[in-house]
Amino acid sequence: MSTPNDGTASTPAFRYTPQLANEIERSWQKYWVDNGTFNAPNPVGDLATDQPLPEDKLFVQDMFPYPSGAGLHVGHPLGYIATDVYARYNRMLGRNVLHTLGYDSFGLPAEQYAIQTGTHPRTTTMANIENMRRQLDALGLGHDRRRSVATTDPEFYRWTQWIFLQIYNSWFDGEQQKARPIDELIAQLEAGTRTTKDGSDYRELSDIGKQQAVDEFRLVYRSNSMVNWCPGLGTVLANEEVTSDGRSERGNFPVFRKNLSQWMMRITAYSDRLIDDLELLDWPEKVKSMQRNWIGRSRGAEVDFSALGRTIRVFTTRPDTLFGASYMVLAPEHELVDELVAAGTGSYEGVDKQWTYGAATPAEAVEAYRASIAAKSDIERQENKEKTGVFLGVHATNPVNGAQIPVFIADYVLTGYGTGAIMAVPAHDERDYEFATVFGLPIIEVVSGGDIGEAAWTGDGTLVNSANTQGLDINGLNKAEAIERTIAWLVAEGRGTEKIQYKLRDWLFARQRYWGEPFPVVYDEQGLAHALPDSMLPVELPEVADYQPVSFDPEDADSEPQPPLAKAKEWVEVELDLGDGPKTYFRDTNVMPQWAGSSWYQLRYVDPNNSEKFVDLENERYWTGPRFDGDCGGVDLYVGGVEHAVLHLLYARFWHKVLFDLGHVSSVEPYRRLYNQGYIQAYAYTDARGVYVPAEEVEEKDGKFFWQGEEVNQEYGKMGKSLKNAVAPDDICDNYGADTLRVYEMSMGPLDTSRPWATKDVVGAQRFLQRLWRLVVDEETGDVLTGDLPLTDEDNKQLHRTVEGVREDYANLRVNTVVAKLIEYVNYLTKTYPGAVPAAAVEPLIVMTAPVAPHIAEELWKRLGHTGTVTFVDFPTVDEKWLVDDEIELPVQINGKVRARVNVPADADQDTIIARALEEPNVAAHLEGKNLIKQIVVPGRMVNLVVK
Ligand code: ANZ
Repeated sequence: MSTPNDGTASTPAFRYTPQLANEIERSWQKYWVDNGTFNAPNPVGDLATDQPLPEDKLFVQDMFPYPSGAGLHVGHPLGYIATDVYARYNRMLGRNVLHTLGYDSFGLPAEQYAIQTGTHPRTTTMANIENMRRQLDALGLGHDRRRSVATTDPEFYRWTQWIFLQIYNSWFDGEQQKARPIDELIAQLEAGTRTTKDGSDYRELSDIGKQQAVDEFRLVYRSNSMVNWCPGLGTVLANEEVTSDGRSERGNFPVFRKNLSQWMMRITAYSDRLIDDLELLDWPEKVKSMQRNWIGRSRGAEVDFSALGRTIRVFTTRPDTLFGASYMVLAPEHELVDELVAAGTGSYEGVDKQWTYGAATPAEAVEAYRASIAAKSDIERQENKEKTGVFLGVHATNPVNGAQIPVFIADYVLTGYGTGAIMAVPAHDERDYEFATVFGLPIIEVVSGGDIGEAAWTGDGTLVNSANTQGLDINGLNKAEAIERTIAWLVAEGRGTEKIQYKLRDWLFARQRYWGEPFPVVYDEQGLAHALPDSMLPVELPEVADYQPVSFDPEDADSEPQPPLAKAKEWVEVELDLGDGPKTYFRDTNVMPQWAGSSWYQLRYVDPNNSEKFVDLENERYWTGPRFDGDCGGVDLYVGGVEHAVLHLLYARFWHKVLFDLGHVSSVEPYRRLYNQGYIQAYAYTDARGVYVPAEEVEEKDGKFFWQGEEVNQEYGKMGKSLKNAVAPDDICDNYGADTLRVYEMSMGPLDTSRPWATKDVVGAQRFLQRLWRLVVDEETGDVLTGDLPLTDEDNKQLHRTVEGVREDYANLRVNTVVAKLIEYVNYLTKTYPGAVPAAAVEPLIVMTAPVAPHIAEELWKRLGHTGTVTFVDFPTVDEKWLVDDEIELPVQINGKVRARVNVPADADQDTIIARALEEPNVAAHLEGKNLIKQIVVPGRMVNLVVK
């Protein structure tokens, strides 16, 4: 790559060339490290100092990276540079600023690599971290290095395990709406003031029974849950890893839906608080609404239908439509299905063929239907497609009117949501409408206002056909009134209750992998789980012979997962004394999901070396505690991609709330303010086979693109190694300098929008910095050019206007417009002062530039005769007096048409303004030979003349 200014012989000796930029950058980066410039002091502990702590502080954080082997491309640091700029700006306002960066270093890629090559994931991970650190350091990010963490460090994950135990040893008190220590629950159970979940008396249970009863309350529990089990790979897969025909994306093996006992976290207990506390957060509205939808709180009713002496309970958000229910559907996995089929006639005699799934009896149809959907994920089951289902040969009674309606199973009804059974109202629900159309079921209108000839009417309207002889008449009511009235009737009759339902599911918290946090839990010989005491933490990952989970015959659906840790036999079986003498225990062979470390890492930044606590409360309160009454506290600014809107940010909020309830933190929320940055995108090119070709080798001719003579196809989107369009920050730093890269990335556009990378435009940023350099340094001699000259009024106006705008822009993360304003001011000074420039005009400029281009700013600051770093120099302030415009421009209208514009002093009186207007040649021309009959001055707006 060549640059227009690469320091050849003709280049002046003291020009700001890439070589000089690199020298300056390396020397200041060393200075910062040697002087601990960005080390932020804590109130207490090893990072405390004897200096008084600034009251005013700021905690800025980036979503930390996974240390990938591919290293960084120029898109990655966009957010990191932005937060660095913001942090640096705030230091200049006198704030104590905490900014660091850690690594989210557990995860699958290092493990996959280990499986292929036998290299320990730790080796790969450490090497990748090393490489990323080097790349990031070259950008001049002002991080407190002492606070950097890696989630894979046993000293870090010891506390992840500790937090797991805090959650494990808690239960959620529904009345107080908060987590409480499990011991307080046990005390209540023992006193008889509370019964077990199934209503029995705890005191009468056996020891094992007692433990099981307590386990059912814990915020971490074991539960049978449906998973995608892939025997061929020996692992459970996420829905996203399963193809639409029910096979593993990797390896193309069959995947089976299987019930497995797994660790779960009871995040659903916090559903209301997670929704309600969104109000406290300064987050993008889009992210808040994504969280609301994800939690999916809906108000409705549970209604009891009956069939063959059994109660089928449904959940509905539309109890007002009960009279329109023309059939019922159970999830194929519903526990009543087999019972109902067995109790029914067992025959399909006289039943419409469409309803029988081609089977001879309901029992056979159910079996065949279940087999056909076994491999489908919930998402696929809810997809829009032709509805399928099977009639159970059974009818149910509608509780409002006694109607006998057929009962089906169908995959569009999910197990695990609501009650797993629905009443179907085809006239007013889309999915039911489609199903009823396929199966020829009645469509009964009960809400008027729509045309149900083509589709369901889901809007509001007046209720019709909705009255019974037992005192329920909702005809003529609107939806809300009808819901209210129906629920009251159901409750009075004992046929239903009001119900708030959530979409949020508990968090499946176990993975059958190697490279994750081991669980701090062991099992005794009876298989009962025991939490380890804090003194046994961390439970470190053992060495294993290979990292592959035990795999099975790909078709063997009955096999059970055996994670790689199961191979570490000596680690698994241990003798421990858990308070009742040494016994043999077995360790859990699962590991935690990758979300674990990121659910609390910000708290470790606050107190990274504390060996007594995960974070000292005093340090936590200083950095993230509430600042005023009703403030939720948390990190002041969290910057990252919108792709983490739900999972990561929901898990982090959940853990934080548990820690808050237990008194370990003073803040209610982890992240007070969230900002989603856009992405740097790039062009990518594919050849005729659709294979990516190196983007930097592609040439453009007449709007077409060619690679090695062959025409290629241009696409626009992500930047990445696999797309062969990644640009490494290292190259840009080498060829232009880190400050140039920073200025370029910051000036590409507003931070929250995506922007295309264009290496050819980088030079624009470089030229700006060269002009800045030339204001201070004589390129030929290296002498400092500034002088002790007074500022003119115009200089003051330009300066203060710039300061005002730049302050506001920095404060609002609008660094692109900061750069625009700095460029304008540099251009003004360059034009105004061909020779020596007043130091008083340049010094504030250097300070204002420092957050975006810190190395050159440090260097120029030094050359202007200052010692030490510019990091903590006060940011220039605005003198209002220079902001008022002392001249204003007014349009002059004659009979309603603008004929001229005049500049007058802002405080000029009417006569002066009229006199100035009449002097204008074009005005005089239009007045010639006419009578001026009216002259009006609208202050600050215009001059109006009327002539005849
Ligand atoms: C009757 C009805 C009539 C319904 C109507 C809707 C409209 P949200 O808002 O998402 O909570 N439903 C209930 N449980 C279900 C399950 N396990 N699988 C699939 N669908 C289920 O949706 C609640 C509605 O989704 C419920 O209200 C039920 O259909 C359906 F005009 O009941 B409704």
